[in-house]
Amino acid sequence: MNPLDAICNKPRKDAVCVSQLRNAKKVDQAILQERPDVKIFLPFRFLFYKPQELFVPHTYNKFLVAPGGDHVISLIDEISFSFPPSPPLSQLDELDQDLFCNGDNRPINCGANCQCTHMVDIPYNAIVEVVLVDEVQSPNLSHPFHLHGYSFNVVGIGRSPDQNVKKINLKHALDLDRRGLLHRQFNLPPAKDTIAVPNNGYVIFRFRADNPGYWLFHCHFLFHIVIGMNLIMHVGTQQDLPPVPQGFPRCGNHLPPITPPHAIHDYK
Ligand SMILES: [Cu+2]
Repeated sequence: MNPLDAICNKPRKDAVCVSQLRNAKKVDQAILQERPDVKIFLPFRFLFYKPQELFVPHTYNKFLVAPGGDHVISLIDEISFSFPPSPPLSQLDELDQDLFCNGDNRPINCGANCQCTHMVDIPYNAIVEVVLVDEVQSPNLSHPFHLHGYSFNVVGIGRSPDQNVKKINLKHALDLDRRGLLHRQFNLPPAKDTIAVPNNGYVIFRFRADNPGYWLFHCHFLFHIVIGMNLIMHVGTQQDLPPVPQGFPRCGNHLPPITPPHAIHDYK
């Protein structure tokens, strides 16, 4: 299952790709319409720090020392996810809206290591298509992406059909899609809640956003969660949610804010 080489667009005897499976159950026909209501391209990659960048005074950047010794964070759509201090589901009112961002609303002057609570808003009951694009491209590394709250139908998986393109990226995936070359198969696409994105490849899945809430979507490698390979799919509005039960547990920020340089007193 799920060969790492991601060669899924021609017959083979040694492996089965998820896209070659068929759903044993009926599939919601609306999911299979040509155009989804919402289409979200999500490229993901690593960002490499120079170690000295991690010792700039009054900063405290998260990072992972990868096996090769690189100091990295993860970006999805050029954003590294940071968790909010309280759950949006039960304490949204207390969260500063400036914590949240997405590809269309990046914080001003957010640098290469842009960090915020990455949240994508999805209308209730919309048919959503997600296109994951692997820009990491470490050999034999396939990121297993998992969505909470749903199962999704996998309609496409593979690598660029263009032999001249050595590495896939967002621009190329958009171009393939425009030219009708991002293949989708609508014959009983299998339902999954986790899918490994083939190295240097893409995955296309769809779901009906009929479960309102704030759902984490993330790579399932623990190290990658910690360094930001996540986002929140926010489905519907507060009106679509039941009230918070009385006495529901609460939490807040246990980290003091980082003191900005101008506020440091010089005690001579
Ligand atoms: Cu990952």
